[in-house]
Amino acid sequence: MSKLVETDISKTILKAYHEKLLERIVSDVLIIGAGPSGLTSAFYLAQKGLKVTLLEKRLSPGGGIWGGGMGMNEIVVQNKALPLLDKFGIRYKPSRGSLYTIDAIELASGLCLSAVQSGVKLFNLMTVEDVCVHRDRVTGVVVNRTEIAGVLPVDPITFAAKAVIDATGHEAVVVESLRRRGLLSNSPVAERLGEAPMDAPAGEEFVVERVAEVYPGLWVTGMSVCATFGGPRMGPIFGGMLLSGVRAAELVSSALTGTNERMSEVGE
Ligand code: 48F
Repeated sequence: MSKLVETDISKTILKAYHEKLLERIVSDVLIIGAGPSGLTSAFYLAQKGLKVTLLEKRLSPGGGIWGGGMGMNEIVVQNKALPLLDKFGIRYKPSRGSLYTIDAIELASGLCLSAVQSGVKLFNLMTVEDVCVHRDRVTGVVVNRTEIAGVLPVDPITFAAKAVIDATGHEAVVVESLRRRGLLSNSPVAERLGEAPMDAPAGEEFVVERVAEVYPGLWVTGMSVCATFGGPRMGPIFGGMLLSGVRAAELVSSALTGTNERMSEVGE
């Protein structure tokens, strides 16, 4: 058996990581934020054969899933989301009326595993701090290491893609980086609307129906939709987040491939 050399371990990590990083500096689709909506979009777009890269500022992907409602790690979805959960192989239990529960750990880890196994490359500890705009189109994002961004005066690097999806949740970070420059001034979202008060049924519809391209090359999904367009918050129900991710994948896929097809049985 060959001797274990510590520096070989370091070299192995450096080589594997930098090969992965170099290969993903340019992608078809960049998704910012690995919460339920971003992970779902990533999975569906990768299944269409697109090169999808997901950037997440935290150590662990999964966004708000892990904590459920008020730290109680059971996730609630409505029956509309069940076909999607079946596609991911995630188990659920019937509860009151049309509601079902899922173990939060199974949902977060199941979405992550499916996304990565479908070809998505997920980079954690990456904070998107700005956007690239060329000739009035979003062409990528400006990224720093989470532990550097906003803390040390170190220049970031850039990732490019044909399409960028803002899935950063309540903050809508990428949309905000355009708005604060006045680049959305000719659009209905020129003012920061922010989320409207809680209305779960209305919010769950809004977050799917209002998925859109907010600026050439930039789409929004998940809570970023509500933050961008002033939609109601819905609290700890997650069906809409998953369905919003599918809707974003449908719109981006049809923009990039010219095909216009439903990606799941969702909502039928
Ligand atoms: O917040 P998050 O889970 O967004 P979502 O997919 O789902 C919302 C629900 O979790 C919940 C809800 C359900 O009713 O309302 O809140 O819309 O995931 C957003 C992810 O984006 C990451 C963040 O760490 C989280 O994992 N993120 C935020 N800002 C950045 C970022 C950034 N600047 N760069 C990279 N990742």
